[in-house]
Amino acid sequence: MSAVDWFTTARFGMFIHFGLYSGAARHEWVQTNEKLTDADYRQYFDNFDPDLFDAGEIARTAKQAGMRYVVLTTKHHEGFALWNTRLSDFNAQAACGRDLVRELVDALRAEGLKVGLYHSLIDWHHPDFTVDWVHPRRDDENAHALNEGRDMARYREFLHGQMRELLTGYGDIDYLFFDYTYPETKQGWAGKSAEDWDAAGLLALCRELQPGMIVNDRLGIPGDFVTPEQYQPTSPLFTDGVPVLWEACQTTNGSWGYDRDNDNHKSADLLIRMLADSVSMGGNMLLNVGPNGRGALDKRDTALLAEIGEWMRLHE
Ligand code: JFZ
Repeated sequence: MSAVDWFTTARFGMFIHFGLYSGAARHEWVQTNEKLTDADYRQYFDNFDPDLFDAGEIARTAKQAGMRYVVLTTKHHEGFALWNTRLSDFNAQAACGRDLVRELVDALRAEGLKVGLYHSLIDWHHPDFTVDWVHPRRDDENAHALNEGRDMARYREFLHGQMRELLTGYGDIDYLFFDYTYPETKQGWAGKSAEDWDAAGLLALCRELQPGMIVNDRLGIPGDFVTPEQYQPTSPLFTDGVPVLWEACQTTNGSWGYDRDNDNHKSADLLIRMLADSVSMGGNMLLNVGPNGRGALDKRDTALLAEIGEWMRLHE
């Protein structure tokens, strides 16, 4: 048995994007899209109350849809941690007294589902994370000056420290999705590269703490599987002539975070074709749901999952 065996036959998983942006209800990039300041954004922390976040129900919903694994955003680009991190106050325990990573991980294990974590390399909240071309402060008059005193070495330490917490405090983790390295320079702004995360060191930390875990390829260095995003490969994927494991991640409506007024949902029929298509070419499909600000699954998503689940039962 190798670490990837379960993944080769898993076929279908659930991606969950949940964070403070779910309360804003207009896309997980809202902070940078609207150039919100920390003060503007604070209201979503102060009002964070996921009273309808029911990990058991989420796990059962995934299972009934025929999914074999679930991947939760432990921290998205906004920097808010869904677990009880000791390295910052910007976390769910401080906001609402709950460790949502613990709740979900326990619920997944109870349903026999594989446990996946998503973790953002980008962090718009951390004071040492430099302002770059996708940062909410990029168009401030003094944007370049803001970087004086910001020190990515200190951010790296924080990032590695948070990963150490997640990879030691929650039992065996099966899957990790790092997100993401963007090397291009636009408007004279620097991007970020693998060195900014110490990608090699971070991957080594993963191997040391969770030898059975598979890791994706968005650290800026190769991992165990590749992750084409929101497009479907049209043939099996190879690297140097060798077939690679891949996973297509897809949204139900184009947004990863809860986007209240977005009704641009794909049909269940289309999603089933995309799933069958992926599997026929050696890939898995990771289908996203964005719970709303109270943590409830969106009815538009659960209706699609129920239909897909029916088809899965017919074709098991
Ligand atoms: C990233 C995030 O920025 C986004 O909010 C979401 O979490 C998604 C799953 O991942 O978006 C990306 C990352 C990588 C690419 C495109 C969008 N890419 O490699 O083309």
